[in-house]
Amino acid sequence: MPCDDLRDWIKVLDKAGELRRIREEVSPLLEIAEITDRVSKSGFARGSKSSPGGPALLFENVAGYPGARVLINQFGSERRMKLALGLDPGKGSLDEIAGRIRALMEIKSPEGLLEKLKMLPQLAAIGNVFPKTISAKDAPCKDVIVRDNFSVLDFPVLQCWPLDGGRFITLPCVVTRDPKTGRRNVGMYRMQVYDGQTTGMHWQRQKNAAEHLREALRAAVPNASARVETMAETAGATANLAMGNIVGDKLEVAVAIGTDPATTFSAIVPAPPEVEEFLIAGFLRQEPVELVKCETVDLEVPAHAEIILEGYVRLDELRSEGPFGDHTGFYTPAEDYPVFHITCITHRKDPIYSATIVGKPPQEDAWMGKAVERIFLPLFRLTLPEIVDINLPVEAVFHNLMIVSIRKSYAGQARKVMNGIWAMGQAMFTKCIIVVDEDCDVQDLAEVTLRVANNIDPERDTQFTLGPIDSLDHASRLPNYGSKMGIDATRKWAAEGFTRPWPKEIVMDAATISRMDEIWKKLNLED
Ligand SMILES: Cc1cc2nc3c(=O)[nH]c(=O)nc-3n(C[C@H](O)[C@H](O)[C@H](O)COP(=O)(O)O)c2cc1C
Ligand SMILES: [Mn+2]
Repeated sequence: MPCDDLRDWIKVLDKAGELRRIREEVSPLLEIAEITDRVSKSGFARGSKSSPGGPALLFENVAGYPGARVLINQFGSERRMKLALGLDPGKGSLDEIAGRIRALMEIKSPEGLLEKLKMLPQLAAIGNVFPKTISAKDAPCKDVIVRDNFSVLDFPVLQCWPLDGGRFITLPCVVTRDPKTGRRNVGMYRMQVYDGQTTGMHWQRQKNAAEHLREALRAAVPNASARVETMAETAGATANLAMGNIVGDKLEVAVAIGTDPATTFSAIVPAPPEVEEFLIAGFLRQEPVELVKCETVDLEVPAHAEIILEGYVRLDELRSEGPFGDHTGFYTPAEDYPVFHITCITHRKDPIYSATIVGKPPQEDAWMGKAVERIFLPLFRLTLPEIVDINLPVEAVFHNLMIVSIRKSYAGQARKVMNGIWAMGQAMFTKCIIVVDEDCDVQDLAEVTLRVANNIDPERDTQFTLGPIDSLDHASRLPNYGSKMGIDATRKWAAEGFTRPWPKEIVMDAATISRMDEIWKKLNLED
């Protein structure tokens, strides 16, 4: 049974022994972050007895917020990530979800009646995917509706690091609608609290919500597309205050904090803009997400969320956002981003505030990223069928390094794969791609290092290109634009101009191995 809401999820975590309650009084300013950082890094040291990632933490005594609770590190281990996606943490594997996606993609238009009947279960499963809108009286997120005198600082929003620009909402599901197509999007974009009624809206320029804002701007300023494109250079957004005629125009935004885990996770999934994240959440849960209409904006939000912020982003306004201690392990400097104005706050009784922190890896987001890696593999293969496996090492913070193994069948294929990856959605941000042959296990970094270092002629096998760069990258020649590198570490073929003989790899013969296996115990060489 999928979790209906955050409270259900907390019960599941508790029952699985994956939750710790903290009753000691601690501050939402830095103290919760320091505790969480230590816990999420525990269990990684060689010989450590605790499991990597530590438990989820429920803070029940937050200084300055009597009665408030803060949930953090809810996704911070492989086991919890599986539980979040409805898998059996003992037996289940994230590849199961990949398998379900693969099956879905194999659905073809059925021929005969028998074929059609065979597809019924799959079609029924798809039926479950679409969100359902329920009435406000059945929606727990409307327990309390505050239209006046509200403040987002009534919730224990965290300050994560000492040099952060302020307090940040770090785990929000941000809902917008494409003004042109009407399609909804849910993205996780951090929000810096400026005051009780205004926050930053840190959607980076290549993200879906930033495009919604640009669409709104194009609609507000007819025939201004060239200017819009230039303005798009500012923070995924807009706002040239000189353009007087757009003053007052806005894009409606709603934010859900504290949703069921599948919905929260769906907000980080790098889905194409055609695919609404509520569908992904429904697919993962195998049960529809229940939505409810907002009070002051024309948007729907998860009905069981703990907290809903309704409001808008103006088309003519940017404000300095940051600095923020980011998941790269460095502070992202302040930069201009759109501003979110809150028009109404609704919440459950005694809302539970849900958050995460990012910083030097490994932290909670590492496990979310790994889940995305596993789930996206079949989708990658749809475009690049030669891909066998991929690994985005946690220390390379997702966009800095992707190791890919391929079944190589023709000359130049490794470079074709690199170009394919750089052309695919958010994989465009990948700064380095290493391509190896299929017999190299990309999850084994020792094996990868041995292969790559041995197999390359660096000048010949390195491919450079230019393109969009992750906004968080601090080394590129320009913000958001710079170079990327691919290393072709596959065995080179004569067809690629390599005519020297390729040496054999060293392996012991099977007969000797089995003979030594037999006498191994007697040799007493292991403690
Ligand atoms: C904890 C966390 C925080 C994130 N913060 C941001 C952010 O501030 N800005 C941003 O553009 N992406 C952020 N992301 C990544 C986006 O959520 C991700 O790219 C997502 O696919 C965006 O949704 P979209 O494709 O619908 O735009 C964050 C991801 C995680 C896990
Ligand atoms: Mn999206």
